[in-house]
Amino acid sequence: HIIFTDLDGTLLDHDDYSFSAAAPALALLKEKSIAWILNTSKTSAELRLLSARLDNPYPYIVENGAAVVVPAECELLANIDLEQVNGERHKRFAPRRQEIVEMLHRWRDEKAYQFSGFSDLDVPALQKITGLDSADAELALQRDYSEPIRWQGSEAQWQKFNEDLQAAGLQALKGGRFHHIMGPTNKGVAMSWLVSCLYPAGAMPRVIALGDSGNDIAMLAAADIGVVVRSAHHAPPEILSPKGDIVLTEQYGPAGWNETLLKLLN
Ligand code: 2M8
Ligand code: MG
Ligand code: MG
Repeated sequence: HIIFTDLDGTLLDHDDYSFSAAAPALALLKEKSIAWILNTSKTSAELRLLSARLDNPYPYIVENGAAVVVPAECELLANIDLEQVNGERHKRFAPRRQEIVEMLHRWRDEKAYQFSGFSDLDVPALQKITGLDSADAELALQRDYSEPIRWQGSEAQWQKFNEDLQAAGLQALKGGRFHHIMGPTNKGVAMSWLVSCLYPAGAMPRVIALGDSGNDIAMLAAADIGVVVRSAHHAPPEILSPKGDIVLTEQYGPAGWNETLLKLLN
């Protein structure tokens, strides 16, 4: 097996970002030496810290599939040519955030779209919306490939905005709290690339993916087992035409993550 997992609302509690309810399944992964890959909307700055907190030694996928990041101390994918970014190695699937933010701000001026994005927020403002502590909020603002926004305009304007995004080769992916404006990639694209790099064609492991929101759909659909983690905040996303099986957890967030992985791996 190999595991791909979302963080917020999945392995981390939506409200307090704790993962204590997942401790038994995390211990089982370690005991069985099963690789588990973090696949999240979060930034590489956030993941550097979080993968250490979670004691996860593997590469991670950041900003909704925008890049696979191999940290300096990780020896995997050594034979693959990757971009050097801030001392890490990135396989990039999306344009840089700077280009996206410039376009969004131009549209907002010209078309009177109403939204606010991370580029409009300082650390205290982001803390207020997310409940992150100030150090973590600062890392969430250090984005390379995507701009999370909250839409404040009408439904009709939202439709027009999405047409503009599409014409520009961009998209809006729904996370737990924000719409993430980003290039034409997703968590499933990055997951499939990483699996194909790690294993030869004849030796593919069974892929288990876990997630709770719209931005997880492509990853859940591309897995052999897609685990939809129940959320207390929104309805489970619908997974149309999955490659494998889809299961829905009984419990919410990290407790559901724990319950289902213990069942699948024992
Ligand atoms: C954002 O991501 C979440 C994930 O679902 C969301 O859309 O609600 C990201 O910007 C991430 O970097 C940040 O840590 C998180 C905090 O809630 O929000
Ligand atoms: Mg989530
Ligand atoms: Mg996420």
